[in-house]
Amino acid sequence: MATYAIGDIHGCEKSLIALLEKISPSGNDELWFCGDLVNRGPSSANCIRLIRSLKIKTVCVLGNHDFYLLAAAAKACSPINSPNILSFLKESDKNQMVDWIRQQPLAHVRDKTILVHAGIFPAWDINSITSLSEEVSKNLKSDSWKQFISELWGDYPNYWNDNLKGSERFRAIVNGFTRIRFITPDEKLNYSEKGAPSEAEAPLIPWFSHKKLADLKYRFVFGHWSRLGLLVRPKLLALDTGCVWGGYLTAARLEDNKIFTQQFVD
Ligand SMILES: [Mn+2]
Repeated sequence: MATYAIGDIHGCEKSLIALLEKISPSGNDELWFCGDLVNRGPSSANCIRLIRSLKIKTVCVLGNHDFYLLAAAAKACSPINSPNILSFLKESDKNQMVDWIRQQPLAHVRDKTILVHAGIFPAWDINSITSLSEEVSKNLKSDSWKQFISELWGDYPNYWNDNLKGSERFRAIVNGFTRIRFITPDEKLNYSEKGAPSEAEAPLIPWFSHKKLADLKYRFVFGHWSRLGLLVRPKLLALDTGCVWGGYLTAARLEDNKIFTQQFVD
């Protein structure tokens, strides 16, 4: 059995099909998706349909654009500047797709590997990663998910504190899992800097370079950061290689770090 982790797809359905042909997964293999399945690229709906139709086990964690789609579907925000989301919302099977998306977790842990979309606040340990993902998921899966997601929108709090409550707590959880790149040494998330780590000005550091994460017992697999690009380290695997920006889509076989790539296909 092999597990293939795949970076941000952003509606690039044809690129995903071509990548899957290269991987050629078989019966017991698993496909792990880093989230941001939707928005920006050619067809969000076709991506969701394709992944749902796969005959092998798939794991998807939610990304910030997946949350954006859910918020648009709940009429909690206007996707007026996102033609891809607008066309998704006109699809006749959009409700089934939305229901499937909101069943997906924010973090997936298997053995010593953690799959998230963007990263974590360094204050989180393995127990909090699992339980905080579950806190949000439970609400997303509930019948009152539309109300829940309407309260999730916002950049703040951009830090973690165990005492946060209610919508502030949920916003911090979602911001940590789905939007983090650079943080300050006191673990505050910075939203404006999206470049490569070498371009960032002090005191900003990548979340995974924080001293609390210096001795990682777990391996993080994540996407979200196209300017970081492919990063393969013993405890870090970053897979967003900017397919939708004219880059390529990347998969990594977790057992041996074999890399598969596919150029954007229009
Ligand atoms: Mn993202």
